[in-house]
Amino acid sequence: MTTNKSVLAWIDEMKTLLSPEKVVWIDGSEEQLEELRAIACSTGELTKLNQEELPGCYLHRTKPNDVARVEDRTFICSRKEEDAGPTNNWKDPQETYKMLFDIARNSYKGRTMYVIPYSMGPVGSPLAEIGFEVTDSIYVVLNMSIMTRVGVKVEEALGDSENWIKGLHSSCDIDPEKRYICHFPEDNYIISVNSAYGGNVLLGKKCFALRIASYLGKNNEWMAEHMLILGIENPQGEIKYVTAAFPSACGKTNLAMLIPPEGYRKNGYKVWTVGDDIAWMRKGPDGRLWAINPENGFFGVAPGTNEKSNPNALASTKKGTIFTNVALNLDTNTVWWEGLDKNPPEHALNWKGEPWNGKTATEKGAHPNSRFTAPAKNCPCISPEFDNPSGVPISAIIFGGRRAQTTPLVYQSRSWDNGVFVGSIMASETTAAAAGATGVLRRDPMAMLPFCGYHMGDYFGHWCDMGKVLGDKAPKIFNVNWFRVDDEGNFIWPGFGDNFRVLEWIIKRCEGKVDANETAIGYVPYADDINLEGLDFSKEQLEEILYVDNEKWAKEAEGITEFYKKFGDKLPKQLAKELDALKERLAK
Ligand code: GTP
Ligand code: SPV
Ligand code: MN
Repeated sequence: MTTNKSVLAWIDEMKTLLSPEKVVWIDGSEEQLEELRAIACSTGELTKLNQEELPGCYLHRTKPNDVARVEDRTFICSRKEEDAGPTNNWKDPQETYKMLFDIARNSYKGRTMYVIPYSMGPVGSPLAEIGFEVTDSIYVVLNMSIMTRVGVKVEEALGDSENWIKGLHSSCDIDPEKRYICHFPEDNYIISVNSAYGGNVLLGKKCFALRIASYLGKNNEWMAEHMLILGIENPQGEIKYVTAAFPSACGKTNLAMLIPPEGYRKNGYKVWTVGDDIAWMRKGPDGRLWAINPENGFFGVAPGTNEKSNPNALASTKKGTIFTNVALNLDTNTVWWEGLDKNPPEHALNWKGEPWNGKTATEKGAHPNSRFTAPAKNCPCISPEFDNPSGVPISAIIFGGRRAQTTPLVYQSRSWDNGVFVGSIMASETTAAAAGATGVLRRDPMAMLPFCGYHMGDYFGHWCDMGKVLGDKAPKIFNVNWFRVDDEGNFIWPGFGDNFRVLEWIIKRCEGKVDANETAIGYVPYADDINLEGLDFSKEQLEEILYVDNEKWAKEAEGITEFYKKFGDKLPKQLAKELDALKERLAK
């Protein structure tokens, strides 16, 4: 337990508010975690899985009304409404504290209050930040212990500093009508009530590492982004790092752990995973942009993960992993989800815990947003730089989303500001990662629509400013789309490991080693410059998904104009200019 006065004072406040029966400080030891796992198994909160096949692995089921982030119940409680901006829900901070404290008051009665000291980023790294989360859920403690660095070492790193983030989580009654995920960026405070699922309650993740951190970053010349980080090693052993921002359930974990096609592997190419969801980036001493992954594990989408699509993710889940809302095979006491293999279990329980026969069922066994929480160190391709407190230098930033049409497989922006424009106009079809309809096309700038902790117009401005800070050392900016479909609705591009072919082109562009076709939207590859060796994919098909249809893009530009109106005079002039320039090029 810490002697930090500011922490102790807040914990006292929390005790008074929540009335727990007892308080347990999470120390980061395996013994303590093991005790908690045993308690959770005895109450049914966790199911211990087959320990021979899946050592240290457990299954958890959430309430069926609590299976994803809830964007309409997520609020930025800045003092001034306009500081939350047009894309966030806002509530008045004083009224909201009162409302939330009323909801949470005495809610730990007869329960234990767990205090989790955690570090986002390697403990003691100059790029890391510290938080304390109080929770009444062992599931949250165990997940946070995988996803972040926790315990005494974090308290030691903090010392008596007051520079830390408060996080109050209370499961309450998991009442969806009283569910609130609230952020107070000016107070470094997060409060989450009436949920026990993922991004709503693992407060280090989306709440802190993106919403609060994006605000901190804006004020301190750094960036908190919804981005994977990966290293590409060439046959000479040189490694180039890139980050990529795709919206939730649009392929970050898959790209981060990609295995290059056989031909590349034979030649000595390799991909190293630094992060699969969040990147914190700032200018390094050499003037380049450096990134760390603030997390320590993967909270990955289970469905679709298999030996072929993402063997590294699958391998990561073989020990010390918590599965949430997947199916349970009763014959083997192991887990199953759609897309794991073609052999669904006959004797099983579905994600709701109901008897389920995978051979005859019409309903899904696993929830579409079912997840695994796996330690990063399990990943066979985890980067040797994963724990490097300085992070890794970034050569390219990639944006991307699910676009059935219009957006080509890959293109490069014309400049930093044009790249910011490309990120700001991202649109993607919604997925099961958030409650609400799926498959609906929406603007999701930089994949940060649900995660930006302040006015999105100011956020665009911050991106433009970072370009000035980095100057000619700024990473090059690209956009990708793995999700173009044909007339029957099938994905045209094979994706997954074959996305390496696109990464190769991106790196070559960064090194100035390949020419490109200048289109109205940016630089697109010549079909001959994407290596299709070993792939059953024709040059004609490739040309189809590289094609930039100016008529479709003219429509797109109208949509962007409409979208940009939201930001009023907060829209950076650079971006308004970029839009005008795009329209001009399209009209030619
Ligand atoms: P979050 O954890 O929600 O932020 O998601 P993510 O961006 O990490 O997405 P993830 O890699 O888990 O992929 C989500 C879904 O997209 C899975 O069902 C994948 O099978 C699918 N997917 C990923 N990459 C590709 C690809 O290259 N092509 C196609 N067609 N599908 C893909
Ligand atoms: C996402 O939705 O982008 C996730 C999962 O990574 S969650 O932690 O629930 O936000
Ligand atoms: Mn995510």
